[in-house]
Formats: sequence, structure tokens, C-alpha cells
Amino acid sequence: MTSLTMHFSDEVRNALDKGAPVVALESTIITHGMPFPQNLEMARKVEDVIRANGAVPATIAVLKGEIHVGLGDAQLEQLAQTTDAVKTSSRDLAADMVQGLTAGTTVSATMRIAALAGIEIFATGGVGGVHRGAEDSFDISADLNELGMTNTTVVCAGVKSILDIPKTLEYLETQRVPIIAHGSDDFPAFFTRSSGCKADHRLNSAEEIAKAMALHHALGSGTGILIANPIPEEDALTPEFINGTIEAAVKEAADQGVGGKDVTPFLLARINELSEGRSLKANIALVLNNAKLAARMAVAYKALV
Ligand code: PSU
Ligand code: MN
Repeated sequence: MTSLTMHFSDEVRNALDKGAPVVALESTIITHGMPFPQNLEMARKVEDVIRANGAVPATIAVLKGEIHVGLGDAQLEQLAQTTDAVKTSSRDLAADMVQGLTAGTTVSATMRIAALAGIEIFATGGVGGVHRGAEDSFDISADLNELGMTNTTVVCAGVKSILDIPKTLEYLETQRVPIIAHGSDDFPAFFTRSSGCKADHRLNSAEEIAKAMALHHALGSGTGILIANPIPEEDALTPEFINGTIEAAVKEAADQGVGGKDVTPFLLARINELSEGRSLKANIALVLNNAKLAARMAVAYKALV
């Protein structure tokens, strides 16, 4: 029988042993979501923000076929620079590990590993969702099904309008995933503070969200929770600017026949290029904002349980 080994950094191991607050971080955002060197700068800053807000960051990745929970700076730097990392979702993990691959973990894979490691909260930028035209392509991110079966609370800034946002929200309802907006009535659209869709619930503080997490767990719900934290006003892009860029990128992907797991990385890279870096700047700002909320939630949650 092959058993699963996970490597923990000392910092994360100590924190988990003490029952101290820990926040998980994904790594597809590093390997496939942003270009070097901004990806490395972002990854380091996110960890600093989590520490500054009282929690320990646990960046999760697969390095040469092995799961790591908490990366040292040299590992982070290497991952940010590597050009042969694959993108691994929860269903890909086993096969990628057997082949000894290095992989950025998507939201679904990171949730799965965080749950196994005993980490309740995970911060990222955006989650995957139901793609536009899914009625023909069936392209629905595995992130949504993982949210429906794994009890990890994911803090994001909503989803990008590269996706069909109303369908994504409907799908999450079917999966019994609560959607809670932080300090807003609206579900945010990543670069902008509103998608035009209402969020099901609004909670205004990390403490309230932590209480909801504890109750959701006590109810035996078994699913994840999606916390939608709008991008700060001063970092938000205007819908007029970003929507044109997104439309152009979506059209290019269709014209070039981009499919499967390449769709999301292709769109992220093209949006960044077409917006001349403005989307990347906003993306980094919202990830830091999510890390801060997630760290405060982790502190509040540990005070409750
Ligand atoms: N959306 C973003 N940035 C990202 C991703 C999505 O705005 O970096 C990444 C996340 O890792 C997410 C994955 O889990 O893409 C979803 O990929 P797919 O759509 O192929 O399921
Ligand atoms: Mn897909």
C-alpha cells in the first residue's frame, strides 16, 4: 500500500501543532496566473500580509511529485521561475505525483490538501467557475465540485467575467455552497466591486464569518464556504475598461480553439497583456486584501473553537 506523504515547513508544522491560525495559499496563481517576477513578488507579499495579521501562511504546491504545505523562500523562488510546472486540480494530483511532476495547485487541489493538513481557511484571487458557453462546451471548473464536497473556507474576490457569473452562482447553490459577501450586498466580479448579481448573504466582519464557519461545520454541512471579498475601491478597474479587454480575450480563445485546462491560463495571460499590466496590478492588490481578511478570519476562528 502506498501511503500519502506531505512535507510541512517548520513554521507551518509548529503552528498546526500549537493550534495557531494558519491560512493556506494556492500555487497555480504563481505558475499559471501571473508572469515572473510579479508572481514571486506577489507570493512573498501575500505571506507577509498573513503574518502581519496574526496567522501563518502555508503555500501549497507539488514539487517533483511531492506535496508541500508551506514553502521556504528558495522553493518559492524556484516555483515562480520554473517553466515546466503543470497545473494540477484535485483529480490530477495522484497521476502528476506518480510522474514526479512539479505543479501549481488549483483551488480544488489546494482545498483538498488543506483539508487533509487540518487548515480550515484558504485565500486566493479568483476561483474557477462555469465558463461562458458551458451549455455547449460543458466547461465547468472542478473548483465548484470540490467546494461542494470539501470543508474548506475559500476567500476570493468573486469570479472574473471570463466566466458566466449567474450560472456559476446557480451551480454553487446546487452544490450547497454558501456564498457570503464581506461588507457588500453584491457578489463582486474580481476587478470590479459588483458583478450585477446579489450575494446570498452579507457579513461585515472576520468575527461574524468565523462564527458562520463554526456553525456550518457544526451543522454537518460537509461543503466549503465561498467568501467573496470585493477589491478595495482604490484598486478597482472600471467595468468599461476591463469588460472590453475580457471580451477580446474570450473571443481570441474561441478563435484559436483553446480548450480544456488551458482556457483559464490563456485568458489570464491575454487579459494581462491587453490591459498593459493594469489587470495584474489590480489582481495583486485584491489577493493581498483577501489574505488580510483570511488571516483575521483564521485568528477569530481559533478564538472560537
Ligand atoms: N482565476 C483567476 N486566477 C487564477 C485562476 C482562476 O482569476 O489563477 C486559477 C485558480 O488556480 C483556479 C484555476 O483554481 O485557475 C481554475 O482553472 P479551471 O478554470 O481550468 O478549472
Ligand atoms: Mn475547465
